[in-house]
Amino acid sequence: MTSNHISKIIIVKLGGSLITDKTQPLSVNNEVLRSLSEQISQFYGKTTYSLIIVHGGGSFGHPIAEKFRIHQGYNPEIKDQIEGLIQTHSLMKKLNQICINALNKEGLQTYPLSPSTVFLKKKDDLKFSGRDLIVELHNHRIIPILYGDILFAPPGDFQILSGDTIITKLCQIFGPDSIQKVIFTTDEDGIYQKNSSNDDFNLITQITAKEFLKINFESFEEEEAISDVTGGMGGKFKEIREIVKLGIFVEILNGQSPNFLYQALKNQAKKSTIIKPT
Ligand code: IP8
Repeated sequence: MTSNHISKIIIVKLGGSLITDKTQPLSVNNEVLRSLSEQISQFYGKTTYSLIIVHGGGSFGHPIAEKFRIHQGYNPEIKDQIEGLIQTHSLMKKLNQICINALNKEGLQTYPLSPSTVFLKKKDDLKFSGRDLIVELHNHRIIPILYGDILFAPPGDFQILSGDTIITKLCQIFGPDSIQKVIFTTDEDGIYQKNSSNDDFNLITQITAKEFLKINFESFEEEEAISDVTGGMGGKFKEIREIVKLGIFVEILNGQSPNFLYQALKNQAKKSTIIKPT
């Protein structure tokens, strides 16, 4: 049975550093992925909200993209770069299938939207052609699942499209009337801010969008130790800024903890960073 009534959407990002081990190429954190899938399933069985799941690249997408410098765009001087481009996409599809299998095992019906076929960069504009498909999937209670991927930028160029940029675009397209909240699961408890009096880092538990937008996160851009072609934490903060500017509620939490995602889905998080629209 389908209906044309669209229920509000929660977007869940499964962090690449969380579901894979970034220190080991092509390795999956199976137990974390299983637990996240179970928590989503537990919630989804009892809610009328729709979901969109987006996952990152972790040890599947990032090392290969870095090796062939895909994020720097087309460069005929890089040997076999086109082969590297296709390999990057294939490895992301492989990780996507692993996520789909984990979610299906918990009884969820998911459907992949291959981002490199529904996103295109034209001049400086990111175009997305999958809106109607997402609405239709939601009508059938199927969960659309997207992932960081390669991005074609015709004529002649390409780059990497991060899962976080996908989320920003989805938020812009669906808007705050349709998006209930965005939850980022990561391998950190949330966002830490330096305490100016003693140089300690304290977890921000709740902050308004207005206050969040005043924080200077520039320093995070240089701090990423392990290969990340989409800017690591700095890149993530840039996207979160865009999302909260739209008036959408954002929550960042540690997906390694057994219940945190389930609690956040129910608006009952015990430990996280919540950025509230003002
Ligand atoms: O981990 C990156 O997605 P992210 C995807 O969400 C690739 O930034 C292909 C490296």
